[in-house]
Amino acid sequence: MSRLPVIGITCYPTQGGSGVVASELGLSLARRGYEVHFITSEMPLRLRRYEANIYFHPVEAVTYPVFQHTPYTLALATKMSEVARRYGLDLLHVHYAIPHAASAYLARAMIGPDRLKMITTLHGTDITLVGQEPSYFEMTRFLIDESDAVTAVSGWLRDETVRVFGPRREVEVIPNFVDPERFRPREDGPRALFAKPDEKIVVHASNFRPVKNATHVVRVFAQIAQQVPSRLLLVGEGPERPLCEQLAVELGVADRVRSLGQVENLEEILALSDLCLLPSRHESFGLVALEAMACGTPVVATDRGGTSEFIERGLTGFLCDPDDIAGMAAVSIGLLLDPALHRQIRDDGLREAVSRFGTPCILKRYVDLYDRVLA
Ligand code: GMT
Repeated sequence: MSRLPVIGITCYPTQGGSGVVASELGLSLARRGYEVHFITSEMPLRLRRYEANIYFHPVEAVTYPVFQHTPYTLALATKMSEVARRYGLDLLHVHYAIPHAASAYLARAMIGPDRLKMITTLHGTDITLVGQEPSYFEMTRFLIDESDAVTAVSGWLRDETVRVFGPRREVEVIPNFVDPERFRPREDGPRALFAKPDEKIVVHASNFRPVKNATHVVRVFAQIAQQVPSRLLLVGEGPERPLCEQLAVELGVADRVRSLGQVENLEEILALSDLCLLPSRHESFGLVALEAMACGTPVVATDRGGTSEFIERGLTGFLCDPDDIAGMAAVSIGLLLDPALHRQIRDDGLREAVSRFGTPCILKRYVDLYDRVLA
């Protein structure tokens, strides 16, 4: 193809790693001259400022009294095909299999499989939880096989996909990435808003779904606070956030815990923190841990899933059994009370995040994949 391909991207627009990865990918492609069309239910959080080459097409899922449930998947497929026809899309890149890959499959059938290709990126619970529900299992496997290419954000997720679904289609690993210009150490952050000079700041950012084990963050923090003057910042919204606040009251640390809700400047919050906790039941990747490392903030994360593919235990961060509250607290306290260790983990983690997972190296892999699919 002599011109740059025109790309359609679909993702969940709310806070959550898959939407973040899709948005950052679209932004990076647009900055390199690609025309990128986001086809989503609302404007993704990280796109809410004008950028050249980015177009947004909201999906309007009209309801009708006879429908028991609004057929969003069909409205999305219709919008995908409409945008593909009007703007000459070459490929649809969908993030999170269910239901986005089903819509892309329909749109490709409407436009013609020789004129529109589809790539599905698997992110995590689309394979480990949702896709394994009997209601979605066969469909997930079918869509993996029918995609023109499939990627997974870690080797662990690729292996899980192969183990659970046994797909015919090869699943290629393209790991998540971080924009080192945005996620970087900052000396000028508003740290004083959250802590006194002698206090440490611990941060947790997630969508507070049960898989994130966010209540464990509060339990670990309660033990840290007994030995280290510190504050806990909770970033994001989700079902277990109220539970965390309640638990903080029960454990006597409510006055040290602050919920910030959904923030647009996550990079500043991560950069002003001394430690990032991510004790999830499992993480296919754990993007926020990589973002924290790029900000120079050491991470104590779950050892279940793909985190070991970018965190080297004891060298660039710490990996723990997510149910070992005492173990996570001990590692965190050791890190917060030992400036030399903190500095070493911070520097090595930062170097690893930027050199191996910075946008330029990973973006190239997506661009190569697009070229292969369209060849
Ligand atoms: O699978 C999910 O939980 C949804 C998804 C999201 O939208 O937050 O998170 C997954 O995708 C992220 C981006 O690739 C990964 O960093 C997360 O590890 C992954 N979540 C899980 O595996 C639980």
